[in-house]
Amino acid sequence: MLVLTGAGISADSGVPTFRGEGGLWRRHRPEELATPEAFERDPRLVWEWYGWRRRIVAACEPNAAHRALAAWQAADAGVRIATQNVDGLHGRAAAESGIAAVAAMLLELHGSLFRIRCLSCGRRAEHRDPIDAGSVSGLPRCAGTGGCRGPLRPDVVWFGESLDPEVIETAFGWAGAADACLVVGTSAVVQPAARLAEVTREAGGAVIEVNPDRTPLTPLATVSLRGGAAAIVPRLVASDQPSVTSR
Ligand code: BJW
Ligand code: ZN
Repeated sequence: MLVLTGAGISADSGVPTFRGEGGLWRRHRPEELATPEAFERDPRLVWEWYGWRRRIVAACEPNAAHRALAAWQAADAGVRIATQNVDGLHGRAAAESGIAAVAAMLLELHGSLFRIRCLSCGRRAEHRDPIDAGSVSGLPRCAGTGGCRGPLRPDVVWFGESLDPEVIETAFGWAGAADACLVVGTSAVVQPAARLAEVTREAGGAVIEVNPDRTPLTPLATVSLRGGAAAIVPRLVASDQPSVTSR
């Protein structure tokens, strides 16, 4: 089972989605914020946006959908998650479920809000400190042991950037081998992530969609379940694994 998730799975935790009502991009166009060119043009604005999102996510908790999926993974090693989300909520739910080797079962296709990458030396690291985006001089720089003082950027995948080749290759492997792809809370407009469900379908697997609205994947879906993830996913998981109870 491959579970492909998007911003909608975290909506019930209070994390804003990107598109649609109340979406993160209603006030800014994506190319103003989520591109390397935007960062080059105005790193302060981009960091301000990421700092704001980090504060929101840090105050949120995994919801019943994240927890049910983590419990399912703890009970069945054949359940893999590929998430487009950068909020870390799947990882937190997995940790709560006591899953040790989470990296082998969870791929963060678009990176993480809480990791940084140095533009000069390429160093990647966890980074949870508050962001001072009041001025360019206050923006985070490569520090710590061996830090080169180069400018840091969020370790996320922006438009026009390639996903980590190892990550996307693994995800396509999972998609091709899956009996089913459970697609939860994504508008399925961003490639190559949306293509994962098509790969499962082309290989003869089922596609099950959980979303309050239709998406471009709806015509392909074997089953579409209309509603919120936190309400539907725990019931779906419980029907496959009666022993898995969600909190
Ligand atoms: C609920 C709910 C509830 C609400 N319960 N559900 C064709 C082929 C290949 C590539 C392209 C192509 N055409 C164009 C491209 C390029 C581009 C792309 O896909 N553009 C499209 C928009 C057209 N792709 C790329 O650039 C990618 N790179 C790439 O392809 O590299 C090769 C290349 C290089 C050079 C040139 C061309 C190609 C990279 C894409 C990276 C996307 N990055 C972002 C930002 C990440 C960092 C950050 O978070 O700040 O990732 S964009 C943004 O969209 C974010 C998300 O992960 C991603 C997907 O959004 P998602 O999760 O679907 O959220 P929403 O808001 O759109 O939808 C929420 C859904 O939830 C809705 O359906 C609601 O109904 C639902 N919902 N409440 C369940 N309670
Ligand atoms: Zn550096």
